[in-house]
Amino acid sequence: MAVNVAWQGFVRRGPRLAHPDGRTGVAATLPRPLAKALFLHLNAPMSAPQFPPPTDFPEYNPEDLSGMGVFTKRPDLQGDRPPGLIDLRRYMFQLGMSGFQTFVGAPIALTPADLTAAGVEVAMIGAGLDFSYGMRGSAFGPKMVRNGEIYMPPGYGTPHQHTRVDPITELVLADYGDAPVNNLSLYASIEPIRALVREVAETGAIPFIVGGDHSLMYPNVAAIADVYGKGNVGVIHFDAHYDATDAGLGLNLTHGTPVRRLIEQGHASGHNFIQVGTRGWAPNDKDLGWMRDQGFRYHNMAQVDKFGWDWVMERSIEEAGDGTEYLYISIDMDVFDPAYAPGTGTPEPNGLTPRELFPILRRLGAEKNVVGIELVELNPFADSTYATALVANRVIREVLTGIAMRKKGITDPYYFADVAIDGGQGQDWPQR
Ligand SMILES: [Mn+2]
Repeated sequence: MAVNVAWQGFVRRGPRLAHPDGRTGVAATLPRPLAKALFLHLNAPMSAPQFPPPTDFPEYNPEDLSGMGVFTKRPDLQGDRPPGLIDLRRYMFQLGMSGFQTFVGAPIALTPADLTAAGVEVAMIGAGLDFSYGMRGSAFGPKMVRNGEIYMPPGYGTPHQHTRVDPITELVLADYGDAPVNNLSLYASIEPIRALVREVAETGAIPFIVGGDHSLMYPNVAAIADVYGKGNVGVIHFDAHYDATDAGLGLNLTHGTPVRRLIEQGHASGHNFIQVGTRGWAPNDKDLGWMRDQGFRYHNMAQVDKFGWDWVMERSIEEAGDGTEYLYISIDMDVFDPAYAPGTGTPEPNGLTPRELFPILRRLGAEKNVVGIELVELNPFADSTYATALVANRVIREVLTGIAMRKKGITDPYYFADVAIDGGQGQDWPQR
């Protein structure tokens, strides 16, 4: 009865209530012994007794996933078809909203032989996985991005306005379809996703994974490390959240834990993990301590407030890939302020703007040896204004523009085409 009364009080008065002895939240509404029990329960080690194994389900065998078609490739995938890209356009000209929808209107590839035969440089992969956090919907992120392609299709002379570089014609791009996901099991999905990302990276193409929630960072980065070597790949991680906690509700892989698992298993090192844009109410002291012990370099919004975005950007670029030969870029859409990207599962106010993030994404592509990219946490069902789809599309194009600039030998920081800056009209601009 006492507990009931306490919980009713909590519901009625809300979680901001503070107990006179300093306790806040749920704990403040409970008698001290109960509050202590709750605290101990929430902080219990993961080795605490679990539910017994499901002995009432003898047909369930978590070791044998072979019968599941979601992970089995079609045996006739290549068939008699010569390897190479498949262009799905029937007509010479069609706008972005028509035809089969692919990432940036790219032709498709189904096998590694296709990628190799065409010399694909960036292969885009959808990964529709959204059950490592309570809010479902980001499984439809890849569809959102493909369908959000409203601009001109490839090959019609539409360069990035400020650099005059057209990544869609400059690079050999492919839509590699979607990663295999068992929508009833995150754990069962991890290794098959990792295998597909690895299969792309092994051809020398850059995998560009569109999610899906951020638990994907674990199989994605592990796959890149499989190919380029453990510890050889630095990660620059744009996110409102640090994603490096130890467990969520007793599970060691959620969209809040991939960073911890990657570092624990040696796929990446803390020193070469650069976080940009973090804010809000985490990490707790314990996790922050762990991050500092690992040598994390983090650039949160407090730094942006204190030192300004230009300093944070320069510093982050300098650190990205410092000491590693290769760089992986992880972009969580919630790094943007929700004003610009509301369509995400865990929005957090006071974020970065497109005007701040687009240049750094482009510069990383131009100045660094990028071997993998992910764009995650896009939720079309929370994107009532369509703004998130537009921003996501631009994120992809900015990174690709940077990679295309690098291919053309343009690596100057803050590069803009002369003609884009003053139009040759003779204005007296400041020297920068
Ligand atoms: Mn994240």
